Amino acid sequence: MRIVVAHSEPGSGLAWRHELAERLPGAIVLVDPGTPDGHDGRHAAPAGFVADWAVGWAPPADFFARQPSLRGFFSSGAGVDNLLRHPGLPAALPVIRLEDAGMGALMVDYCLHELLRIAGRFDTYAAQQARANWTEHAPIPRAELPVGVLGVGVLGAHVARELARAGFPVRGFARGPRALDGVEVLHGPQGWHAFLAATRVLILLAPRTPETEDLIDADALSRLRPGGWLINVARGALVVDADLIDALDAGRLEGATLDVFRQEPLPASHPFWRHPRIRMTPHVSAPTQVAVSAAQVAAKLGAIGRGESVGGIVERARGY
Ligand code: OXD
Repeated sequence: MRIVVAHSEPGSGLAWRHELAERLPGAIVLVDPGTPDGHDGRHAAPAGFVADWAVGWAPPADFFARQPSLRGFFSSGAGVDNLLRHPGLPAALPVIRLEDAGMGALMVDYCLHELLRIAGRFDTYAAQQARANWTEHAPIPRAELPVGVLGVGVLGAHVARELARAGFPVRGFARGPRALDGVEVLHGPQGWHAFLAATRVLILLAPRTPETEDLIDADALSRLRPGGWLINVARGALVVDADLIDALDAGRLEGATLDVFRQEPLPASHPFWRHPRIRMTPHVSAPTQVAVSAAQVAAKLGAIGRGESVGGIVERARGY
């Protein structure tokens, strides 16, 4: 088996190559020469290396033209929106995304951290500290912080379940009917309004698709419970930036925690950077865990080799 790794992030290509080669001793695993790690003498794919499988993130523009015999592309992330917009991606090429692979636990930590900050009023204390102001406030009981998780795929379902286990009232929203242990999942246009109306902290964990782009606009934000908060750990394009700022400025929303943005890195001139009610992190809520992820990819390749079906195959028409 021949595998080519095409990763846009320096260091990641070689890390993936190493982890895959360890787990697939019979395979030839090389790094695409058009990527930042593709100049390593020992591990770069020579011109004309034709692979059966590719693994990576944001492959170069000419990558698919150079790899005409691929049987599938394994995304080294959970989201495949960028890959699906790659102009060279062959229409019939199977795309397989990561399924949790250690990201779920990190996502839970990130969201729980933010919820506990909100409940404990830590932003108020940070503002008070700047003024040497000693004033106590009662914490917000968890029962008064109903959480709505938009998107209950592998990661969203995990986050929803764990937050419910931590004592927050949690509802999920999905495209269609979905059963989730201990978490009510709403769906459809009527479910959408009911979901928003029941939610105080809205957590975005849905993929970016034509259906979810700009979904969180002025109307959606105005339907949340008073004292609402938005946590976006999915994709920046789900939120209308100007509507979010308006909702915060008008006090219709208490605050927002943003890990993802329409443009990354976010330009220094963007108003999010300086907004007093926005807390930001640079797309770090759940970085890919290379060893766990490579083990998952290797296990799936093994299953495919035995003629078994695997999870995580992207439905191209649906967008995830
Ligand atoms: C991912 C991401 O999709 O890091 O995995 O955003």
